[in-house]
Amino acid sequence: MNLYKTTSGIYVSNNDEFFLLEEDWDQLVNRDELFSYLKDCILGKTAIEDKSWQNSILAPIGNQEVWAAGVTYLRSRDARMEESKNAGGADFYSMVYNAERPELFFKALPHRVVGPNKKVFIRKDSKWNVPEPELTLFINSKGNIQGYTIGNDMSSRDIEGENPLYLPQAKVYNNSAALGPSLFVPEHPISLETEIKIMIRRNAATIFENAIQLNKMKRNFTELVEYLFREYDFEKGAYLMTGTGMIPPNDFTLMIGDEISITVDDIGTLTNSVAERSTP
Ligand code: DO4
Ligand code: MG
Repeated sequence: MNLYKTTSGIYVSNNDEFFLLEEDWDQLVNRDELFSYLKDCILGKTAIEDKSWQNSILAPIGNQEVWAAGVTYLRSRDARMEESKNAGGADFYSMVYNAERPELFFKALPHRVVGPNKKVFIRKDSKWNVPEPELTLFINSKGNIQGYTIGNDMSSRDIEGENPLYLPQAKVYNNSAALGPSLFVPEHPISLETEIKIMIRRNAATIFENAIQLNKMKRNFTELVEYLFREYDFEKGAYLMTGTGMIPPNDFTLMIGDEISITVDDIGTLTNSVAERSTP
């Protein structure tokens, strides 16, 4: 089942049928056994024929913080080692890839997250920017993974490469986090054979395309969640981006107007165009 947050309410889809739910987002997503709860909710309900709500889909988020895991795929380790080698940071990335404790960092407050078809930003003080397509977990307040969405962890590679301590500036700025289009709530955990795909278009031409299966990740979701919840409460639940396995080649940087599309079959496609912050 998929949950969609829209300007006209919350919709749930099941086998190509859509139902409107009269619920508060934070309460809904924190229900115990969310899949079964949703199934009961739509039992005997009439499906909605009008599909106009599909034009106003928002990020699937209420009051959840967004966190991210890093260096969970070999490609991410290698790219970080390369970008930080002159700063002596390479060892840190190799060590965190192999360490028991994962890298977890804060990514965004909910009101800063952008949804589908909204603009993600690149920093004006960076010359090397990339999207990071990441399967993103929804974890309820009890620490149980209840759903999945697509995340884009926009990153400035030259800033994080200059010094690993600059990571928060490379990662956390206006419109640096995108989520959507749906929250996929399956009966069973997502298959690790699931692919995450990215396509970047510039002037109507595809300039980068890639795909990777979730089973290429070095860590498992449960261990990431266990560390995240160890000494931190999430009353409304949390989102956790699980790291990128795809990074464009070193001579690639995003430009204003580029269109980024990230697809996971069960979740949908998250498309955002690239812009920069206008000076206030
Ligand atoms: O350590 C730097 C960030 C890593 C990251 O965001 C990723 O691997 O996805
Ligand atoms: Mg990332």
